[in-house]
Amino acid sequence: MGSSPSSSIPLDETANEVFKITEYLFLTICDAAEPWQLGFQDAASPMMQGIMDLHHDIFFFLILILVFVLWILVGALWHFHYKKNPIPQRIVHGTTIEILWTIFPSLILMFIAIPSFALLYAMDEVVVDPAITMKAIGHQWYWTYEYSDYNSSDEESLTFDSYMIPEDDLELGQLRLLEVDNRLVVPANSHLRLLVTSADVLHSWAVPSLGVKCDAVPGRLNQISILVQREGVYYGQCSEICGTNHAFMPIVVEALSLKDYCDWVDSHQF
Ligand SMILES: [Cu+2]
Repeated sequence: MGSSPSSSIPLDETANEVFKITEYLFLTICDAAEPWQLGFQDAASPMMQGIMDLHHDIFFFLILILVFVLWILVGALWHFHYKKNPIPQRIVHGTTIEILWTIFPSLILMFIAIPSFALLYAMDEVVVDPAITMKAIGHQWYWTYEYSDYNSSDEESLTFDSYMIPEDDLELGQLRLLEVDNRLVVPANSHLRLLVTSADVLHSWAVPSLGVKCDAVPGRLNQISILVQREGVYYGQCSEICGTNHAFMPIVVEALSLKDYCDWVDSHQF
């Protein structure tokens, strides 16, 4: 294929295209759900890592039980087929087997319960002295974020609304139904406290790769601790049905280095 002058693109336009593609590739490498995804998103917090580890632990037992039960079931169907075994068995009692099928499932349940409770309580653990405290307020149908640590007076605070970007306004590489106009910007590798509440009905603030899902209840403050272990952009959605536009109030967390975070705060102080 030769390039004729009529089909060649001007240089600045080519550069622009290359820039757009690079930007697209960069933007698509983020922590969001993928089409037809079956597994978890990559963990970005110790909490999510714990959830994934527990999931794998339980899956081990699940496969073991599944194979065993299938083996018994197929074996029973095979051996006790009416052609093979025309006279039905008259067994009504077997002490040994009854003791076995009580003790073994109890042991398995214990092996599942111990790591499960350990994780549950670890997730509930509150960091006593977090680096920053933020507030997420659910509205029909957007989120409001408040950084009250930087309040110098009642009138001045770092507060903003976070609305989904409508499909028509999306730029190349931005995620449909997931992108917002104002992201929740946080420092990476710092202990964060997030207070979650609602101004109207029940909402839920959830970001899968951070392992966080917290109900936003009107008249009540729920508290979660987050530690984002790497810089990046994390996508989540409202996870409690809250009305017509429930599907259109996504959550985007942007974790920056401490320096970039401080610059961001400086540039947003009113
Ligand atoms: Cu909702």
